[in-house]
Amino acid sequence: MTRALPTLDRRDFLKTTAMTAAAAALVGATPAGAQDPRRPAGPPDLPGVAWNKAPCRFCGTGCHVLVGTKEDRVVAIAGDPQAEVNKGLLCVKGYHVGLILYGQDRLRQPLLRKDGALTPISWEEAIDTIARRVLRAPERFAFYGSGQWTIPEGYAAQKFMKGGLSNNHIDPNARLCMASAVTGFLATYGVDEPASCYDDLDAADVVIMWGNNPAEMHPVLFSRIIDRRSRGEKVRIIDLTTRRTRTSEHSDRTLVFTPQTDLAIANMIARLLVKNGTFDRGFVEKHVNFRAPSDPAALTGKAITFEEYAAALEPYTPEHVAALSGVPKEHLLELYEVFADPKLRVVSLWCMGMNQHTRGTAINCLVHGIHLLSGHWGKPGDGPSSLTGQPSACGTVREVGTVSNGLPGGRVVMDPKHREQVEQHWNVPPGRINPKPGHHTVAMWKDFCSDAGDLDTLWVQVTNPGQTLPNANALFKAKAACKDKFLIVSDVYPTATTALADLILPSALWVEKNGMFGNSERRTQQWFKQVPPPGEARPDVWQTIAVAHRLLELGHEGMKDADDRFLFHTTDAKGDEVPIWEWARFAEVNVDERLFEEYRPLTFAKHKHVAPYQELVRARGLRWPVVQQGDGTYRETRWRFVEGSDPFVEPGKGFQFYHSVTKDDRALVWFHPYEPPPEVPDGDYPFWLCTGRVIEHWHTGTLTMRVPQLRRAMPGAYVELHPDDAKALGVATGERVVVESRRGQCALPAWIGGRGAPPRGSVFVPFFDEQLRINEVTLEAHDPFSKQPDYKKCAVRLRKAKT
Ligand SMILES: Nc1nc2c(c(=O)[nH]1)N[C@H]1C(S)=C(S)[C@@H](COP(=O)(O)OP(=O)(O)OC[C@H]3O[C@@H](n4cnc5c(=O)[nH]c(N)nc54)[C@H](O)[C@@H]3O)O[C@H]1N2
Ligand SMILES: Nc1nc2c(c(=O)[nH]1)N[C@H]1C(S)=C(S)[C@@H](COP(=O)(O)OP(=O)(O)OC[C@H]3O[C@@H](n4cnc5c(=O)[nH]c(N)nc54)[C@H](O)[C@@H]3O)O[C@H]1N2
Ligand code: SF4
Ligand SMILES: [Mo]
Repeated sequence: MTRALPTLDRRDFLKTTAMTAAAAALVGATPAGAQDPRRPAGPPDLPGVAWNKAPCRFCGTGCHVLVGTKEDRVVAIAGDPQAEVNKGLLCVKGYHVGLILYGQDRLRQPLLRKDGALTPISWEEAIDTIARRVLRAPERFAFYGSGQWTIPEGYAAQKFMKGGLSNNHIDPNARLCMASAVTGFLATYGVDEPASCYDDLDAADVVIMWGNNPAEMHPVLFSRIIDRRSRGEKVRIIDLTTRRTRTSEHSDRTLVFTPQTDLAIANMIARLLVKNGTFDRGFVEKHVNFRAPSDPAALTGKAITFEEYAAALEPYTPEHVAALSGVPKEHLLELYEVFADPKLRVVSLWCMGMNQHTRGTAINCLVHGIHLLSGHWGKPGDGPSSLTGQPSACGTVREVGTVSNGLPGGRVVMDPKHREQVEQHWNVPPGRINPKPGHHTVAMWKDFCSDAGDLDTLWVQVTNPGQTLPNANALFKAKAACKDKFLIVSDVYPTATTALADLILPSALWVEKNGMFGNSERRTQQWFKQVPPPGEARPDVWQTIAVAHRLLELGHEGMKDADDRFLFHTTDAKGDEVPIWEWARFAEVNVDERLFEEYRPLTFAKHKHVAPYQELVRARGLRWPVVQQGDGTYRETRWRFVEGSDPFVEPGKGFQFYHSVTKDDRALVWFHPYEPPPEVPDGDYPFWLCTGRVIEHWHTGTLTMRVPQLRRAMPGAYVELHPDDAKALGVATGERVVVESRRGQCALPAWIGGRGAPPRGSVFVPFFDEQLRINEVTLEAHDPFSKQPDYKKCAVRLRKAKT
């Protein structure tokens, strides 16, 4: 079957989306009066429509939308002019976000697999089934969560597992996404999360993309840069990439490099800064120590001198790096000169190109390093800025610590002090938190999908691993052949994951529940429920609390605190317990607010002070640390570790890395060598395969493929080929090509001269299409520190499909 490919006449999608009316009316209503879509005055005046704020459901940019509701339905969406992130603008997904609620096949009731067939059951039976399964062997149970969990959802799952079951087998899809950014921050600054913020994009002279495609993946942020040009400002964009993308179209210079050689390029820049004496000597002397990998390997590495650092960089000459990376030497030198010029303000942006990398921690460290070395750090428009993909990878996963070794507020299970602090805060007996890290994502699924593995029950919330795990035949589909494995899936639609589920729980989505997200620039956001969920769908947070309470009823001692009260004990204004585990009583208190206020003090240890819930109700998000002023008001922080902006920097210090690994307020500049990737094209598998995304679809397309406008704009996956490779294979656009690796294969229509342009010898496939699953081809090899797999490169062979 050949599917229609999207039309190519909209060269500048961003411009198109910006020109879309400020409100996308979902039921045929139109906004009242003409508006300048770039500067909307407020929500349109639609009869009978109530408007309320919410962050967009999709990407980590964290735009705010105004949600228009009427008769319990979302009927209109407008960009929120009060939101600092997007100032009223949205991208094409944001304008259509309301429609994700209304796919015809929403899950409406719990379904249990009985004799192979999914059979409707009551919530009572569903909750009881999970609790009994867990009770059988609590240590064989695992929770697989998400950077799309709301903060209270992640916090409840975290407390249930680590504070209730003494079980650390909880890990999120963010392991596939942000893990290398986290280890990069920890290794460099001793504490996770960006010091920078989006204001940098308004002030930078040069913006460098280190292998990300924000024109499609963070479109509103990218438009913030492009908009400056339309106002007559000069902003240079340099695009480092392994294939030309929509971002390249707006760039002054595109450097197409051989996959993985980004490390060599970064080392070349550092080498020239040192050799030419163009590094920032003052900054380095005051604020930096040098570091290199240790043996045995550890995230803290070993101390080296400046001279040792300089010597390690020596092999990375422009000639050598030009040959290795395939980038012309003069373009590499141009990039170096940007860092060598102290007058320029330089922002580096990155996302999955650097994180989904078997050397992900290393390349993250190197990019922080060249900013620190050159002194392009901590001034408005001047610094490294890691972009987050999911709407709450920061807020939920990184801050609440829902990873197999994490505890809330940047703590880890291995540290006895951290365990003690959290045990006291949760009022659970000493020793309740297990000191041994649980399984990270790849290990968790390997274990679950094999009869020999020690996990037998796995609960998935707000993620679709059946389509997004690498090497999916081994890490997901293998479950089908296992004997006693029980997969529980909370989702809103049928998916590749529910296809193998033993129990499916219908969930409330986005504004069908209260929620909180935390975006890429440390901004915590809050929203209220605005419409009821369909059928019997219920919020994930309720599901977790209900299972915890059922376990308590069945006698699991861990579900009690030290005073014999339920782990999620909640009281009303009179001090009487509210049985929030009973669905009919759940809404009597604001469970989100209770959980968030319980969690908030845990964020103080690493100076991540999130704002009080009620402050967040009033704001369009606030960037932490948010600290109370003398007059009682709360102030957010734009630049961390910078005097005048960060309230925790001591006066006179200028910059202070107060969680420094070396405990001397200094950041670490790392040397890491270039090393080739684990799988490279060879005689049998001669092509590179890169995978990624498109602007119209959100990940596995479960939400966006149900929005007719988005589905029509991009109806199916494809394989992007270089014209010469296509010619050699004898394929034309639309004809099917089998993309095959050592792990699996996928037949896709070819797209030649399409949206992106891969160089010869490489192909690109997006992963949104449920029918055409490229993750049966991708590789699970991962970074040794972050355990994040590399979806951006593996070796494949191609052949024309026999129709
Ligand atoms: N429309 C849309 N937007 C999204 C999402 C979505 O599904 N749809 N998802 C969100 C999420 S969770 C994420 S994580 C982000 C992802 O956002 P991005 O990282 O911007 O996008 P991807 O398509 O995953 O990655 C493509 C990039 O990987 C780079 N790359 C490939 N190999 C290498 C390499 O060896 N080194 C380096 N340095 N770069 C390399 C390529 O140059 C290319 O630019 O997008 C977020 N935004
Ligand atoms: N080949 C390839 N694979 C990749 C990547 C890549 O670049 N290439 N990128 C990786 C990255 S960076 C990421 S972030 C992951 C994303 O991978 P996933 O998280 O697996 O992808 P999503 O489609 O976002 O899955 C979210 C699921 O949650 C459901 N859902 C939405 N809202 C709710 C809710 O409120 N409650 C519940 N219970 N369910 C809900 C949706 O229907 C959907 O099925 O993919 C990874 N996989
Ligand atoms: S840029 Fe991201 S957060 Fe903003 S409207 Fe688009 S998808 Fe939503
Ligand atoms: Mo991601």
